[in-house]
Amino acid sequence: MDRTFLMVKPDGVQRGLIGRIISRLEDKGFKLVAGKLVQMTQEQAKRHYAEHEGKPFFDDLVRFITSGPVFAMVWEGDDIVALARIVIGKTNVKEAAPGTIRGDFASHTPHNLIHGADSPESATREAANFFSPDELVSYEKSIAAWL
Ligand code: RTP
Ligand code: MG
Repeated sequence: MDRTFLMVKPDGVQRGLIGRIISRLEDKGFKLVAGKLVQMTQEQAKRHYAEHEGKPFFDDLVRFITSGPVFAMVWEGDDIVALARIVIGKTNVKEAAPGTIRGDFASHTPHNLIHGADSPESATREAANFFSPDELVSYEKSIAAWL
């Protein structure tokens, strides 16, 4: 089973979309293994977006991601790194298809509601920037036992 790091960005938290975003990920069949509300520090934000350091939008990105709390999560599922990015939709809101989180809820490109790790290696590195290993909860998820 694979894991990915996902994060509702400050715009998603401010707009009250945490619940609906989590629902979409649950609807897809992914399993939540960790989640918490975090006010990121400058250092934590720069570590998170280290791959973008030096790009023209880097300072704005750090300012945006630290502008309010984020909801950091780790999710589990087969091929989840790639699949979650399909559920999330394209970075540019003009390219994000209807039915995706960004396609349905985001209307301004830098403010695209949710972050998704772009590789299994990024997922591991990004999760460690928010969670200690004991905060990732392993459990069986069986619907049948509750019906
Ligand atoms: P994310 O990392 O947040 O999941 O988004 P992504 O992979 O779809 O996009 P990425 O290229 O990693 O860019 C990270 C975030 O930076 C903002 N951005 N602004 N002004 C710009 O040209 C620009 N380009 C990217 C977006 O918020 C993007 O999600
Ligand atoms: Mg990215």
